[in-house]
Amino acid sequence: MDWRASSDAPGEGGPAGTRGEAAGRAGSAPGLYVPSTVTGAAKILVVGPLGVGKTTLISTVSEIRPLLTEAMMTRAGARVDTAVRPSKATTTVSLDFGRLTLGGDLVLYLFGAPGQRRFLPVWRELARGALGALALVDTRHLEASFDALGYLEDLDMPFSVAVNAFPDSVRHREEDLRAALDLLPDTPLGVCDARDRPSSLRALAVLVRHLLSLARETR
Ligand SMILES: Nc1nc2c(ncn2[C@@H]2O[C@H](COP(=O)(O)OP(=O)(O)O)[C@@H](O)[C@H]2O)c(=O)[nH]1
Ligand SMILES: [Mg+2]
Repeated sequence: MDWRASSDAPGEGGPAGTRGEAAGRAGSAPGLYVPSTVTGAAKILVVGPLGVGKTTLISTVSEIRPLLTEAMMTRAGARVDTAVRPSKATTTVSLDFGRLTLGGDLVLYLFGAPGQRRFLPVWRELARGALGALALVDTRHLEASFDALGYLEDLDMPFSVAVNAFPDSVRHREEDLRAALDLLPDTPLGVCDARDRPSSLRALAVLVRHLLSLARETR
């Protein structure tokens, strides 16, 4: 078949773009498209109580514009949720989503789970297919993290813990923190600043290394 015979002017009436052009666009817009070097993908949860920095961390690291579902806190929600965070005016109403390529070959799809206990059913759905979780902890309100860590254990989901450091955060010795959070000896524990990209990337890299070493053990 002579394709050109169907149109008087070459190119007129044809498709808007070719695969070659799309590939070119992918090359010229780093960040928007998944890099062609990527060979694996992993769904990762970012969990923790309200105000611990989940939305901040996902926004900090995501190479696409993150999907955020921040909404003004309702009066009913504020009464329940801001006992710990009186200054928090907005809250995540369903989930946050971001994407990050690590080491050029692994793409992480990051899902931030709402921290409030009443969202546990949402959590269970969100956890399907996730390889692991980064649990954020605020040492000013350690007990607020217990629920999230407990859910992860119930779901048998491997995780690492990152203390998101705030200016007035209490500094604990690692063994005290491990004991207070009841962590297994091989669960990674570190400190990050969710507003700082290199610091947040390191926290996610630690989690990925942990997941890889667990995968090697079970092989
Ligand atoms: N000082 C400081 N503030 C932070 C940090 N991470 C988050 N915040 C602030 O804490 C508030 C709550 O963070 P957010 O990401 O919304 O918490 P989420 O409820 O876990 O999603 C926001 O106003 C952030 O700007 C941090 O590492 N240091
Ligand atoms: Mg949030």
